[in-house]
Amino acid sequence: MSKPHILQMGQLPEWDQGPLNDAYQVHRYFDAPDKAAFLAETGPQVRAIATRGDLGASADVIAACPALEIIAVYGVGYDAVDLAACAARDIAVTNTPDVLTDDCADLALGMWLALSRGIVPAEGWARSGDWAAKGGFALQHRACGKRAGILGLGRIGMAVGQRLQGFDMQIAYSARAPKAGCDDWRFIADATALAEQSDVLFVTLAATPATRHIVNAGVLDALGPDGLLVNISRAQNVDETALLDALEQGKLRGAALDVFEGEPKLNPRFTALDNVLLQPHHASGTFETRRAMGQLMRDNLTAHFAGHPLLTQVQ
Ligand code: 8YV
Repeated sequence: MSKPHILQMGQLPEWDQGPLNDAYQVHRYFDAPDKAAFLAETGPQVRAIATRGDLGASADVIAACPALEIIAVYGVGYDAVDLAACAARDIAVTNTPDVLTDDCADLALGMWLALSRGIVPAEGWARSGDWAAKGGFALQHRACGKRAGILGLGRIGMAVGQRLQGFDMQIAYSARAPKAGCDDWRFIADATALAEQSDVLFVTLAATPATRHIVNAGVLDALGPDGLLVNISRAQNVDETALLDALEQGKLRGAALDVFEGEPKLNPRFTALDNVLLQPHHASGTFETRRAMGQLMRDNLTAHFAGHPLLTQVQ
């Protein structure tokens, strides 16, 4: 029996590429020099798309695949998949939740601590010889025991909060509605009001059209000149121009960011700042988590083509 044809949107680790190649006729979109011509040639045969959270699948790509049945996302965020185009043709969409929650929450905490205590510049101070030549590193700011706001209390936001409890933080959160099981945490529906009550604001909510720029100039102003922002969600959730303005003008003490508009290229205004911690969208980037993400993505594809229920379907 011939292998189902799938369109692969981006590079995947070898431990996933091998099994995909064994099970499917894989068409590597990301390798095609002329992507329009490639889609015109291969699209009619494609029954599934394997993509990544950062790449998704546009309406144009979906339209070029008239036989498309499923889009399997390697990642928890599926905001880059055109969900309306999928719904119109009853194309299933799956993602890889849960398996990456802990590593994403761990990185968020690490980014916060590194930003608050100046761990990255302090490493340079020790390594460069400045410590010996110029004396002790500049005093930083205590991280623990302060007020933490969590914008979005999904799986990752909840895991961030559970970790923050170990740092004696006063925790507040914003979500569509109060969440069961976190009665010790204060529910504040409005992002600006949450920022006003926070020394550090963690942005952990899923990106949707409704959340675009939810962290705007008003939220940043409410967080204030002693405030810190940590974003491990999606760049679109933050008004990047307003953030850069606040950082440059001293209206925000610092920001730790794992996601950027136009990534992997960064706005050069970021690299000119010393009050930012820049990370290359690697919150899920551990061997353990990426192996689990790949397995779950492939398990969804396997289930689909076997006619079995999908494991983690989002629509
Ligand atoms: C990406 C992510 O999938 O889970 C997500 O939504 O943003 C990441 O894990 C990453 O681009 C994997 O390559």
